[in-house]
Amino acid sequence: MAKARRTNEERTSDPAAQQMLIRADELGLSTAFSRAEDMVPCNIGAAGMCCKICGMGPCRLTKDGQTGVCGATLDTIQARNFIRSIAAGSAAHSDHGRDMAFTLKAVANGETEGYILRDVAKLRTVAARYGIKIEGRSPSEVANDLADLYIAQFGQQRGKIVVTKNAPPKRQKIWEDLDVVPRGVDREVVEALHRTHIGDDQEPTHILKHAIRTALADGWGGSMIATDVSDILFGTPAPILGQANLGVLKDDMVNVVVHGHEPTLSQMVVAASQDPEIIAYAQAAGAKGVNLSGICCTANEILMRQGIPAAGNFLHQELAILTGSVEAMVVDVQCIMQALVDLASNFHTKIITTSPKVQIKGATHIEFDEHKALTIAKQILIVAIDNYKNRGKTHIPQVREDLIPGFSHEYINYMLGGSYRASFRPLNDAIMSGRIRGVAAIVGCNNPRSKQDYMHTHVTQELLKQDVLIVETGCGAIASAKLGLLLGEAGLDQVGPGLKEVCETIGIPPVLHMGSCVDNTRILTVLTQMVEEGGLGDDIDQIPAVGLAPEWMSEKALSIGAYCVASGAYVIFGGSSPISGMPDRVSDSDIVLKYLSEGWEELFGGKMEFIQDPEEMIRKTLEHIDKKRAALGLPVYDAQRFGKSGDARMLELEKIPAMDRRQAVYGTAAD
Ligand code: BF8
Repeated sequence: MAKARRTNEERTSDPAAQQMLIRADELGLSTAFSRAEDMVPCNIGAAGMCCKICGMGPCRLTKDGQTGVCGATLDTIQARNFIRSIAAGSAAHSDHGRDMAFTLKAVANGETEGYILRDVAKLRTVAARYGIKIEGRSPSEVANDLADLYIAQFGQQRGKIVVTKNAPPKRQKIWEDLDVVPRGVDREVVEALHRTHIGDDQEPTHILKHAIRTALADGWGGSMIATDVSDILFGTPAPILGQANLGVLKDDMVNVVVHGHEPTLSQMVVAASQDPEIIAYAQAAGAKGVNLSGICCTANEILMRQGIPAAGNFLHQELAILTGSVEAMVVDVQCIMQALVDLASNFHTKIITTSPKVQIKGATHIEFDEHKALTIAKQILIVAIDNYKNRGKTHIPQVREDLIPGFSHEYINYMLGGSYRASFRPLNDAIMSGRIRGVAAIVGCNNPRSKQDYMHTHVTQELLKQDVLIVETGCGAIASAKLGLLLGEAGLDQVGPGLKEVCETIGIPPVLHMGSCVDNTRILTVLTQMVEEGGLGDDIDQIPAVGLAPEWMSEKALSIGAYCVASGAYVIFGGSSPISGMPDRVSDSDIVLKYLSEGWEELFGGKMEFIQDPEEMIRKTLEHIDKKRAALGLPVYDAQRFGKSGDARMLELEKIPAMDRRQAVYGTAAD
């Protein structure tokens, strides 16, 4: 019997998305939501039990004790499939970092158009950290040297990726002792592919050791480089007002949606959209101007720096086109569905590919080149404006929400103490006292196999009630934004009493938007700075913190998870596990699955688990946080202990006549 199709309310918790799915049904068009139902996942492949790395297969291991033609066991095949995913994820993030480093080099040498070194203070701080001389030198000279150093990290053959020195000393020692320090980004990715070629590394735990090294080359390598260079070129984020959801599209303007990951092009499109000539050109075409918005991590990059609205997260890319209001969707790399071109053919929308690495059959290709960045960005906008006249009837859901993104680790440090007393001390103290029970980083994708945004926002809301401070990146951050959780006053009535006091005192939302997926490295930096501040142990694995990717789907997410484990974090993935055996076969013989949890925890103090039930995710998160609190000798979390100060208490006290207040506060009468 055919499986019943989900209702739109079961497919997504976002009302704007629900409206657009009704529209898709009216038009008879497919989306990832409907295709996920039509395409039943292969449970052999899903569990990593299919080996297709040579021409003797593919071998599908479905029976106990079965091996591939070459004799490969299930554990070896699962470990090989897993490391190949991590290598792809690490490559994607790191290649983004490489391009950023090349752009930095070109900007330093005056070879680009439109870019400047926007955050010279960060340039100097970062360069000094790596021993680059900064005194008496121009920003361009320093940037040139930093770019050379960064570029060298990709092709380096021996030694250590220099970025790893940002980790706590004890963590670096663990990596050295276990021989997993990445030598060069490219080398680790290449070696992952070599080791998994037919007839190479066949000891699962040995393969998984290199998976850690490959992932570290991402988190403490390519991704960290990407984040730092983005800040230097485009500015270190600080809180700014933005908006999210499809309601940011405008009926009376030329809508251009930038989608993908690298900020180099999108930042120039932002600049070009504000150019008076472009605005005049749009007005001559009958529009009020150009309305720019973002999807996926490109959205996060321009949202947290310029407040450019986010049209949505991963599963919104098709929905934006279904509004009929998008003149051009401009894409670069990663997370771009091939289905966009076919879907767009039902509307006037042009899909414009821009990366030399990414073309899609049927799309318009306008190749980006940083040496003529502004010119190309304007050229793209002119194509979009010229397309405005072809627009038909629009269906833009009037659903949007305000948000405050932009909590870089630099800003968090500043907000906790101001310019003169910037410090992580107040955050550490709040955790040590129990006002904040712990920290959860909720990150990662949407996955159409689960209800869009629900896992993210449900886990987020429940942990907030338990006084857990939340930091978010990627599509998870946009999910919370759409629900209004990224506002200063956001849901403070649903936040635990201690966390509420902290949020009110500092004036922050209970959920901090820290950027795109490469910016998960900002979370590593925050954790490192919390260690340095003292009181929460001398390494990341001692901090009461958990990482969660409730709706993961990309290989990048697996790489992020692995480098967080190697850094000492407990990481919980929702949805399906890429390395579990058949559900009825999970047992002690599931060596790989057990190794990622128990084996890695023994080595790194962090572990990776795949948990489908959100309530179980919440339970395990709190259990881990409380276990870490106990290990540090911190007071047992007590929900009743705090919450007697803050804005609500002030309002209560205001109602009490002044002469009676002392009695109310201190229990003693006024003199
Ligand atoms: O890098 S969260 S769906 S957009 S992979 Fe992709 Fe996942 Fe979104 Fe950003 Ni990250």
